Amino acid sequence: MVETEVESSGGVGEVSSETQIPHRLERKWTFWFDNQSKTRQGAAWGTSLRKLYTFDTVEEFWCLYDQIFRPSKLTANGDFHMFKAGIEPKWEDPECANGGKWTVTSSRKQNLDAMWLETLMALIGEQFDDGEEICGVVASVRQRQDKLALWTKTAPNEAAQMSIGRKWKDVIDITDKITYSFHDDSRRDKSVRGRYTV
Ligand code: MGP
Repeated sequence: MVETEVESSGGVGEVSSETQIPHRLERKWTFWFDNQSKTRQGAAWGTSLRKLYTFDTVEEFWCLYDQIFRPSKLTANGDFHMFKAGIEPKWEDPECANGGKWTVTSSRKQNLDAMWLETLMALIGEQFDDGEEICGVVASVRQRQDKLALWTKTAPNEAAQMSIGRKWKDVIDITDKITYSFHDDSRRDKSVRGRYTV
């Protein structure tokens, strides 16, 4: 796994004709990686979290997704994140501090890959009405059950979270209930249940 951060220069090769002009996204996004099983015993959470690539074109996205960022390539306890550039995938980040997350579990790797890809495309394609509320998405491979979590900024804004939750279920094509938990609750007590359900 590459562990150095690469800032995109915005171009994909030399642009010589109109057909080769990269398709610029609405904003920059960053891929992150974590593997908590590699964290030293007793080390603080986040020690193994790495910022990997920042991109802002469709072409870079497909290249990164194809070659690296598929959850089925992760070993147990690995996480991939795609967050808006400038936001760290941590409760401590000022944009996340007052936020929370919708979570979907998956028992099959193929299923996780498909839901992850649909979510990434919806995010970079700005498909959410409350897109400004979104921080990013995390895919986690765990021994028990894989999961996907969509992080948002303002947990108490129930209307915005419900709209995002409904839209996300459409995007990943699931009908099961999903729940939204506040980071504040998770910080205090890992066993606290979600506050909203959709
Ligand atoms: P988690 O996000 O609840 O689930 O984090 P995870 O990592 O899937 O858990 P697992 O048991 O299935 O592996 C679990 C724990 O990691 C939390 O209880 C915290 O101790 C720590 N942790 C997770 N996050 C996202 C953060 C964070 O953003 N900041 C800090 N300080 N600790 C975190």
